[in-house]
Amino acid sequence: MSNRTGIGASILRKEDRRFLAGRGTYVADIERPNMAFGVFVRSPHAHAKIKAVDLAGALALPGIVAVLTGDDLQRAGVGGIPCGWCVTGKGGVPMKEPSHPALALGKVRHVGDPVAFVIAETLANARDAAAAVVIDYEVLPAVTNVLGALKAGAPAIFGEIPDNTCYDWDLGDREATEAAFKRADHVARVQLINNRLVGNPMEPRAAIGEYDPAKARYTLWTTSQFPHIVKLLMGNFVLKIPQHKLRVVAPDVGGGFGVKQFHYPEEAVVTFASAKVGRPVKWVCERSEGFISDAHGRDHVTEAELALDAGGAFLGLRVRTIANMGGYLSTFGPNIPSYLYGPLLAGVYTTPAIYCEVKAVFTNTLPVDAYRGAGRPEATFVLERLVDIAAREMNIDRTELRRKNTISKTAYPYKTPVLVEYDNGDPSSCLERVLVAADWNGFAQRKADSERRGKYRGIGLCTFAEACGLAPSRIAIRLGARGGLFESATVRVYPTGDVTVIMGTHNHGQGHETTFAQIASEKLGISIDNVEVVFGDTDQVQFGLGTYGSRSLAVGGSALVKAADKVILKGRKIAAHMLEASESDVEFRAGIFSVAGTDSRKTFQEIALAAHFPADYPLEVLEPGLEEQAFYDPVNFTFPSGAHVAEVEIDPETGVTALVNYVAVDDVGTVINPMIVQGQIHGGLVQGIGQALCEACIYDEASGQLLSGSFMDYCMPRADDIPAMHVETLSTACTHNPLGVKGCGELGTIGAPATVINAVVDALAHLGVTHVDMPASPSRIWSIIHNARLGKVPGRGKA
Ligand code: MCN
Repeated sequence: MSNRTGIGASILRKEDRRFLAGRGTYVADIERPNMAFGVFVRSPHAHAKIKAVDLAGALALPGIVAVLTGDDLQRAGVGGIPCGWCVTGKGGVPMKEPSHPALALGKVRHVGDPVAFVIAETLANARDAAAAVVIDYEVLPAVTNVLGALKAGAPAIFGEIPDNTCYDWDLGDREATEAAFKRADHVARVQLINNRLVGNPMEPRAAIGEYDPAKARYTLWTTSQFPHIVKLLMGNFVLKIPQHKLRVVAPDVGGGFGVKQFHYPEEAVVTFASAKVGRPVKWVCERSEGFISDAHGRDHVTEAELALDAGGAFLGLRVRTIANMGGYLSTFGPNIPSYLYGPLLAGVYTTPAIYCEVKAVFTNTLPVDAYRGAGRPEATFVLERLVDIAAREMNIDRTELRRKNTISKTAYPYKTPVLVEYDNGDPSSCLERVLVAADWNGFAQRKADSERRGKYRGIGLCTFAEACGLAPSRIAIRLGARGGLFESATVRVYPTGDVTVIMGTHNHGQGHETTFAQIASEKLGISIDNVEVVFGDTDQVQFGLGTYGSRSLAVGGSALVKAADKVILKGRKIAAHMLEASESDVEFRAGIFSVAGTDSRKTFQEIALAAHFPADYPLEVLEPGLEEQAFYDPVNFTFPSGAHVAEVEIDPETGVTALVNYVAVDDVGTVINPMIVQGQIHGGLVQGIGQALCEACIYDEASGQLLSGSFMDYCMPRADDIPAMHVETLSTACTHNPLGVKGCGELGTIGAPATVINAVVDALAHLGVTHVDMPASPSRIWSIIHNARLGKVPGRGKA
């Protein structure tokens, strides 16, 4: 760190001043002149034909402005919501990509599917009118789980896709893997379910559309993690608005967790509606509406096997997963259980042969898409459950089995059998450090103490690799991405030397206004107080692909470094001229341009001033002004890794699992702000612990109704469920980005589920339990213990 606000400084978050004072600007806070209010009429059925829509009652109510249906959109030429990634399955068969109308056309495919949009003078008027819309449905049989959807005779979600299969995809070397299993001395097996989750960011989604007839220009304010992609998808494919006639603004956004990463139908409908009724139109999602309209996460059914030799060396891994896509394809849905899942199955191990098959299946449920971690927690869960099962079956210590198979630090760069090459890492150090920090060796003593109090105590371990900052563009496009993976940044220097940094990424809780300012502060040698970070407005930001996959620092931060380097380069030219020196003799360090070996110098501020007042300036070779833009296309993912330990204590009488200790050691490369990294890892851990212990999105199989459709039934973890956690970081610098950074935003969700469940299984192992599905809710754990006490097979229990 060269200054106290630069890289490595644990400074407080700049943005928190406005958040803590209640001065953030969220979409729901925005009022536009003459604004009308919209409410969606949503399907109460999981699967039904729309026989008739009667709007007469709604249109007769006070304050009504208009009601739109799918037919209205279709007549106006509005297109379907596009998918951003086309996965090609086995034998080169492209995935099935059925149409996704913004308002249902002829049929509804999940509870919550939007059928009509009611616009009225006030929200109360709109609610009343929405209740007066009468829709005649012919209810059809529904299927919500993937196994049911694949059965012969299952209801077809789309008539043209009778087997409900979106794609049947594979990755890895099938023959080599089969050969490995033939040679194996031991095969560990697991069947598991990765539970479906609802994101539930603190701020529900919201959108305001506004049409300016004078300029024939649209503005959409939306709670989005990537406004430019919404602009491109909605403008180009759905509403066919020329890009220069559409502005998308995602102002302060109160958490996204992946869920606000997609282009949603509601965004297109409010934008369309604003032109139709000639007024701005606002929609704010209710919390309960969010449960049935935000894309969900996870939802896998998996069978997996790990082949080992007699000494415990991993020989091969075989994984078969069925992934729920829901009733339509969400923007990145198809990519999550394929390219963000299969390539992570190597973990931090040297397994030489891996083969993974994934079937993506349509069901009568909400679309499933990225949720913090997106594919990587699912892969880690499969692998780390198998490793624990193998250790127990082969009577090898869990830590020893992992040690034996971990990629050694000297083996990097390491090419896995599943598509990716890890540039570097040091998973062994993460493992050794976490065992010490968690006092692994002292566990027996603590277990004995718990037993004296009538409790079952377990300890769990997980080591994992993560892949952040999707890359590179050219390979991703070959694998089905419908766009690049680069990021952009602009550094605008004012005559005073103050700086605005304009980022294509989006900050919705990750602290970018602080960490990107720290990078600019470090690079330009100015105080963080002289830097402002701007993002989220397509009229202000050049272009950007937004925030997802823990990419903002590794990709966006690299673009920022490039742009700052260009500013410095130009500054050196100006300084060379002013100091009458050769450019090659001008050095820049800590905010000072100086001529090597002399005391001739100019401050960053003096150069900024000179750039804007080119009185004595070779204009024929140097343009005035000091603003530079850069685009950075990453050559590879960054690969953080980690080792986590959890300790749980189970009350056998109630089945309640208390998490009593959690220790994480994560390698995130260079750290920009240690406090923010700790916070990011903490937040992710709580989400991962929530998945492991309490969260479950459950549909009624007979009716397709969402049973866990509110916080009364969907159990989010609370502060008192979580012990004080201990998080350490390790810094093995990434080799291919200029800061040496790796992502950290999703590490917690990736490591925690497997770590916690491994601890729960450890606590119950004496009862013959080998696997526990998530969430390890009190009812599930109680029934497992109860069955075991009755001498029955422990079973899987219900959430
Ligand atoms: N950072 C750092 N040093 C590192 C790595 C990161 O100082 N070596 C800092 C970064 O500069 C940034 C923050 O940590 O301020 C997270 O950076 P990064 O890992 O690049 O992740 P992103 O900023 O791209 O955030 C995305 C990631 C994802 S995918 C989800 S989902 C997520 C998350 O981060 N959703 C969040 N964290 C969240 N945090 C909050 N509060 N709200 C969400 O919705």
